[in-house]
Order: sequence, then C-alpha cells, then structure tokens
Amino acid sequence: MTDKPMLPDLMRAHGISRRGFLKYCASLTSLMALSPAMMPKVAYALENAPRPSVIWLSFQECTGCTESLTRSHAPTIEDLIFNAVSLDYHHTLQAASGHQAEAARTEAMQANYGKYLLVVDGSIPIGDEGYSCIAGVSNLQMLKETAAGAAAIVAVGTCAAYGGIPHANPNPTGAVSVSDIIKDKPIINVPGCPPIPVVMTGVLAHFLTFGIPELDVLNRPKAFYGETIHDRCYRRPFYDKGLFAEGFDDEGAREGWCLYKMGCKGPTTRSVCATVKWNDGTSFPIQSGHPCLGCTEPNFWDNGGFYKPLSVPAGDYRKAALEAIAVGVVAGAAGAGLARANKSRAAKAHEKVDAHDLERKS
Ligand code: FSX
Repeated sequence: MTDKPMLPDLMRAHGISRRGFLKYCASLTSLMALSPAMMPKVAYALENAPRPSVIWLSFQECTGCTESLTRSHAPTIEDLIFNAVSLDYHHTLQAASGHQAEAARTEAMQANYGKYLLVVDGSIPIGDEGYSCIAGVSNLQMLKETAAGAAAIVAVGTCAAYGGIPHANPNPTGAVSVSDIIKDKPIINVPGCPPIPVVMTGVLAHFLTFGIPELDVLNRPKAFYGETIHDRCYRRPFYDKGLFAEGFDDEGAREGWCLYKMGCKGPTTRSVCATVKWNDGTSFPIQSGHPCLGCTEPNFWDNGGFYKPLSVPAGDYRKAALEAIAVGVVAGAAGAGLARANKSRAAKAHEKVDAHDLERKS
C-alpha cells in the first residue's frame, strides 16, 4: 500500500477540480482554527507531503467509529485524504485476513519504524487480556508492540480516548483507554461515540500538514473541542429566555425550545456537533429533537442518566457551566414572561407564532 497515488491523482480520478480542492482547503483551514493566510500552506502540504504509513487497530468497540468514517458522503475530499495516507493495516477495511493481515502490520511497522501514525479505536481490556484478541494476540499486547514504533497515536472514539461504553460501570472487562497504557508517545484524543467524520479526517489532515495540533487538558484538539455544544447551539436563545421543552411531544418540543430540562448535556460537552454537524452538515442530535448525550466527555454513560437534567458540578468548567445555567435561567425568566405575553397576545389576535417570532418579539 505504500505506492498509493498522491492526492492530485486521486482528485483527478474522482473528477474533483482544483477549485473544489482549494475550497476544501479553505474550509479545513477555518475548521482547524488557522488564519486564512495559512490556506495556501495547507493546500501545498496536502498535495506534496509524503503520505505517512498509518496502522489502525480496532479493539473493544462497536465499529461505529469506522462506520462513521466510511459512511460519510462519498466520495468526498476527506475520504480521498484518508485514502491517500498509506493505510497499511485496518482489519475491518482490509481484504487480507489472518496471517496475511498480521504480516502486513509487521511489515509496515518494520519499514516505517519511528515514523508511522498509529490510530486506535476501542478500549483495551486488562481484567483478563483474553477478553479481546486479534489473530491470537491480546489487545494489550498488540497495542504495546505497535505503539513502540509509532511517531504518534490518535485515539479515535470515546472508547479509545477514555474507555467509553466498555468502561461503563461495572466495567466487566476492566476496559481502559489508550493513554492508560501508553505513557511515552504523543496521544491525540478524538472522542465521540462515534466522532464526526470530518473531525477525524481534519485531525489526520492537521497531522499531515502541521504535525500534532494544539491540545486541551484531555488531549483533544482545541480546534474541534474548544467550545461546548451549548456555546454554539441554535436553541441557545431559548435557554437564555428560560424556554424549555419538558417532553418529546409538548409545546416546547414542537416550538423547538431548549432541551436542557430533557437532560441535554450540551452545556458540559465540548464538540463541534452544533456547527459542523453530521451527514455532510445536515443535522445533529439536538436539531433532530433529542438532547445531547455528552459522548465526547469521559464517563458519559455513567454521568447520571441521559434524560436527567445536569445537576452535579464535576470539575471547573462544569461548575462554570452550571453557574452560567443558573444565571441564564434567572435572566431567562424575564424573557420567558415576555415571550409568553407575546404568545398570549398573538393567540388573542389569532396570529400564528413560531419560534423565530418569539425571538424577534421578545
Ligand atoms: Fe466506541 Fe468506536 Fe462508540 Fe462504537 O470504534 S466510541 S462504542 S461508536 O465504535 O469505539
């Protein structure tokens, strides 16, 4: 796989124009929170950077991360960039199996020792190594031996980043994250259950162009995890006005009000879901009427119930978010009263009022 064509060849083969490529580079530059002046550098690097060998290991997971990546709109330039890396081992996607597949991994490790990028999805069971094995090799052993020659590791998905669902109480397999095992390599966490495809390819593109991106305290790229979903949620004006849905079929749900009281974890969840969205920018959970589950955060499965409103502070930014919520609810009460008055006035006048009207009039 090391003789893979370069990106310009792939673009031509898929009928993507240079203009389309530059447009993609401009959006990628903005997504990576780089100055627009960096766009030509991004384009040059993506076209000319040597494609690093990538070894992708999947451990205890549901394959949602790979599904998310491969079910993105195809063929996109993100797909091409992903394909343009030399993906030397990915046991879900590769045609080879058994000894042949393991030989490809060993060969790629030897040929690119110290230089390859290791991508891991899934958690690692340490309760008993035998709980999860590939070709007779335990996940723990395979991670250790493959990480030894890696330049860096990308932990894709919440399972690899923090342990995820396998780690949820009572954690029967003793599931842990990549960073619980590997201590001597740079690790980029790309959480999400699963992560947004463009975030995964964006992190790979950043690694190809400028190396390891700037990370937060949980080793997540700040460009993609710098803000909470709440910060950029289109329902935020309703939260600020104290307008909340309290059921899936009540007036608030129909009017598109804030889902905080339905248990939405947006105020404590860092991700670009509200801006980048899913399915080629079509929608995201809150837009489809469901509260955010908080899947980019550690222990999201055990954080008090998906449909219970946030209540217990846990850590500084959560405390800050809760204080903001308290302020928002109090401040929003006045707005809510005004909105209700608007609505009641409108009802008396037999006018139809929608969410935009409420926002405009209050
Ligand atoms: Fe975990 Fe990914 Fe959730 Fe599933 O590989 S982050 S269970 S979407 O598949 O690891």
